[in-house]
Amino acid sequence: MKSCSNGGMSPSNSTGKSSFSNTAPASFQILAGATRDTTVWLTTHRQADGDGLACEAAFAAALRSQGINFKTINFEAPGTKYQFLFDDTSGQPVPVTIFDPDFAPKKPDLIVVFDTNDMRLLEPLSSWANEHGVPRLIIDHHEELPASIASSLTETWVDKKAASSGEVLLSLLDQLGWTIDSSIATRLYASLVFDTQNFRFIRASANSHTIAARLLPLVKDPERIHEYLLANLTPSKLGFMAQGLSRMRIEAEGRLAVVVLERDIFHRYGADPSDSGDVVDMALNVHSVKIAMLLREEAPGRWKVSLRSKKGFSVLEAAENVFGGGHRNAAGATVTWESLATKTNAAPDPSASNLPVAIEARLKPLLLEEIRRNM
Ligand SMILES: [Mn+2]
Repeated sequence: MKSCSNGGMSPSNSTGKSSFSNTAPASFQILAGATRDTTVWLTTHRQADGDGLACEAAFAAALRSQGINFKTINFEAPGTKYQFLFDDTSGQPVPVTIFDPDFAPKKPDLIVVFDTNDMRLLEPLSSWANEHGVPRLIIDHHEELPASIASSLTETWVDKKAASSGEVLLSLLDQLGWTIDSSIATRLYASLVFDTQNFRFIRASANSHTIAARLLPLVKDPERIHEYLLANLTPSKLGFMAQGLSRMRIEAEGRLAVVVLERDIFHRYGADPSDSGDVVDMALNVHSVKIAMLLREEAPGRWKVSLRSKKGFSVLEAAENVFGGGHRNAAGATVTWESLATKTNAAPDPSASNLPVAIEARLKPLLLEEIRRNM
């Protein structure tokens, strides 16, 4: 169900068809009424993935076609496998700027946020936008975190049933009446390919395929998109995956997979943090495994938890237990000793000698309970 909410107020749902509520939201007015003086920033969550990045590049192309100024603002350079989205492989190149508040950037009229509603994943940009009174439009398909969108400056255009943010963005472009050209279609198609993992995770809906069929005639070299996003192994990455897989523990009668990866292993193989996603995804290719948990060291004392599950098993609640979020079948969190201790009724296990052990001790019972309940 698509809905557009005016920050803080409950979303107004329409049935089946996407539309904004009667009182047209400010962000929509800014886009529909944009002039040559209008500037829009595009951003997505930290450690951006193929969905958020493809949406940025697609919307940048759309803004360009409308003669609207744009700036793509990220928190790190796009991962190697995503660079094709921004170069001339996919259309006219789209430059990416790394956000730096010290640079005192001229404030935009609107910031469009893709593929997350968790404003913590946009820091320090979200604080900067609050200070400068910049409105934000969230285009997303995740469960909404009430705390993160409760700002009068934030509006949402969300479809929680969509399999990718690209699908949600397309519905907004249609609403705006903007033409979808090859440069836009190629990137939207990439968003679908990435988030559905080649049309495997389609949420039991024909929508992703219907949209793909609409986009395909305009897509530049679709097979290369598959190659960039899904067939991008290098010998060293294969070495990294071999290491990751050799550390995988399969527990609970084959139903739970656990992998713990320290930082040095990424260094050794020159691996991207995002490469670890492939290790945890691989675990779910084991028939008996229902849930996979990956713990990845981001920095000393800070670990990223990635949880994946098969249909019928939810990992969202476990992620929320450590202040994360996501979907039922893919969720995550960034965990420190402090965040682990914040839940008063569930202090870290004092016998845990290190953080990953403590995180595992917190999450494993929740995941095993979820498996038991749904077997
Ligand atoms: Mn997504």
